[in-house]
Amino acid sequence: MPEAKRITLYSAVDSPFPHRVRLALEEAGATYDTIWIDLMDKEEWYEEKVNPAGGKVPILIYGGPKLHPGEAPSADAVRIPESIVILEFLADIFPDARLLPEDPVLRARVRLFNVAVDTKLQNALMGFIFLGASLDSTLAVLEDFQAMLPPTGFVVGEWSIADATFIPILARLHMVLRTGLGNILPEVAKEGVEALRSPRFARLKQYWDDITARPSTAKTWNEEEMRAIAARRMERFRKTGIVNRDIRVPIPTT
Ligand SMILES: N[C@@H](CCC(=O)N[C@@H](CS)C(=O)NCC(=O)O)C(=O)O
Repeated sequence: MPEAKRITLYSAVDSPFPHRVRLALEEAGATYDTIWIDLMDKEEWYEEKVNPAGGKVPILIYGGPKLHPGEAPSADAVRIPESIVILEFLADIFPDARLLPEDPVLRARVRLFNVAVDTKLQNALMGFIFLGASLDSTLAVLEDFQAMLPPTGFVVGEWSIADATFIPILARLHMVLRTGLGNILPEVAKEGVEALRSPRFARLKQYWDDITARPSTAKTWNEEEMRAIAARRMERFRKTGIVNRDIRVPIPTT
């Protein structure tokens, strides 16, 4: 087992990707430092000194002395970007936490689920919140993910890093539907809330109830804090068409 080293996570409240990592760190009972980045008002030092490959969050620093905002990690510290790679790394360095199951078939299922979240669910959520994708098409994708859940328990039975990728998206979808803080009509938001409470999504509701009962979810998800940031992001989107660093859409002039 590698020797324990200091862990520092660069995170942002509004991003689902570092949220994944925080969930896994909490499940592992890890000791770690968090440095918060405001993605809507990002300071230059972050991209210059910490993550020159795009200035994205998360990045996990493994080793080196304690870090403060504005500082560069030391040369002997390892920098790990990409949330799914970080999750696998945490499963490796915290084997007792069982962030990945022992059974190779279940491990493969975790990885397939994570690929599906990144290629399908994440895009569906962004499309729904910002880009005018319909509620029906979004719920259809969600139904496909519900169908992957076993009859009870978490994504592959025991909690795993597959739950770490799923939870941040479900949390944000619930928040957007409950508050209407998206590029969606209030009646669509209401219809979405009702759909998620209906028998069609009974298994997903049970999953969500089980997940929210876990301390790792309670510790990493603060809907009030998220609402405030989501409101800022929507205001910027309405004025500028900016979804994020990579996506900007034309805004109607009338
Ligand atoms: N594939 C990456 C995606 C990370 C990512 O896109 N992060 C966004 C936030 S959601 C970011 O930091 N964007 C930089 C910016 O908005 O300035 C991962 O899984 O870690």
